Amino acid sequence: MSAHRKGCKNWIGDSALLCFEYCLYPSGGIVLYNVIKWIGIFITYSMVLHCPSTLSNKPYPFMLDIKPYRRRRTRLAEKMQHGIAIIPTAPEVARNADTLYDYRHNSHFYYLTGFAEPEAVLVLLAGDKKQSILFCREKNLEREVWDGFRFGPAAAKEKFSFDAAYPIEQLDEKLIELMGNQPVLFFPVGADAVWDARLLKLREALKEKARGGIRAPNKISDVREPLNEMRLIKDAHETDIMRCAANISCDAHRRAMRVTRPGQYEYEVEAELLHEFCRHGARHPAYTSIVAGGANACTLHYVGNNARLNSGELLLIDAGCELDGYAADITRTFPVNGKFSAAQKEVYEIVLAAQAAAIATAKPDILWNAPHEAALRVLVQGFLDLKLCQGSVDSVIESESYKQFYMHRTGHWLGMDVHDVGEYKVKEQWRPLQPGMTLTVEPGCYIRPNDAVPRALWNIGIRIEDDVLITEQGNEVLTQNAPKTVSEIEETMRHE
Ligand SMILES: [Mn+2]
Repeated sequence: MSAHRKGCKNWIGDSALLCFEYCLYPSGGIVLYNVIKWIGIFITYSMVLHCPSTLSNKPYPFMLDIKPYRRRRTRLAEKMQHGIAIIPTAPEVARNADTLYDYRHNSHFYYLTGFAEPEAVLVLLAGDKKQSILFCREKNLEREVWDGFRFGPAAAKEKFSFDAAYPIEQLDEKLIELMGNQPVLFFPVGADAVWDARLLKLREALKEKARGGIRAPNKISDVREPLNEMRLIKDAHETDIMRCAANISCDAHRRAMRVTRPGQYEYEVEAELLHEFCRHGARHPAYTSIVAGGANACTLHYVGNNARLNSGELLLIDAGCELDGYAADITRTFPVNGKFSAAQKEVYEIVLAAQAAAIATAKPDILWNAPHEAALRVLVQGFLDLKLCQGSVDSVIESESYKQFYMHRTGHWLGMDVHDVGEYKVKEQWRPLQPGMTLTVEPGCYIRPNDAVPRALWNIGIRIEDDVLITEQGNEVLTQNAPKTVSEIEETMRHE
């Protein structure tokens, strides 16, 4: 039981008893005492049973649906055609001494199982006798007293709809059985040297049984090839969660705009982001939040987050939460004192227009690179207007002289991983966008001090990033609730 649920039990139970003892019936009366006590207990347990989650990272009821995970296992087995796939989750990682980093499952494993415990492996059999089998930690009431609930194979099999489940200790022994006579061994080849060695050793052990008529898989294939393609196109279950993660992250950016004042430190604003994520059940950011005031915004992956925020400077925040394994990724840039200067506004409007141009092109059948090219043309025209670059739009793009001020690309796939899986090119060509793909659109402009550049523009670093889902009709901006135009931002920041 989670701490939260324990909390709600104690609160109700204690209040019921206190009401009775101190207000309603101060002089005793065992019958009435018991009646009220049992009503209290009944209310308490109804609330506990209706708490939406039995899992640690699933605060919203629709996320509890396990059917999508089973469907994905079936689809992967169909794509494999035949053979056995072995997909381990991530190991626990020590932070220091006997303290671990907060546990994060492997994305591929979670995509196919919805199972968030460490020390677990999924085994899939394709072909005529399809099976999905989980290996996980056994129930251990003594360990659970210290480390919390674990499902154990029997409950995990039921709850997550596997065909079979076994204790993780039996993995090697069962794998030798399961691998027998399978033509292909699928696993994330090369992702983890320890697993590579372990599985190849098992295959060798199986080869020694050849005289008994059992054949070892003679082909090895990287299971990530079919999996990455599946994960690239999000299903409805995924887009529901991503929409939720996006909305929580929008709330966090809005909150950051509301609370920021000159004289604060970057980490104080970071704390507000984390608070907003966590209070909605998204306990972790999807990546380390970038909270970059003034010149720090020109360092693309600045994560120091410990400088003072000064009036007259901009604050760039690139932050998004992870909810039930899915990332949001939003960047907003706003003035520390709540009002854009003329120079800041000029650059901001260029980046905003570039982003609008990119989002407008993001629709089915358009090539991956098209939003980047659309954003780049607007940015370069802006750089010419600001006298940052010289020449024509085409010549600046040709010579790449814009890269001094815009050195990254305009987006990436987004999903379980913030830079999500999926190829950007197919057969040497940029791939066409398809409904269900989710990408970020994030143009920017970063002007470091340079005598060739007007001084009013020095240390302006701006990026504007939204999460875009490609739909049949065009696209849906998942992160549209985060204030973005100059007037929306100044309105949000107006202090009473
Ligand atoms: Mn991004």
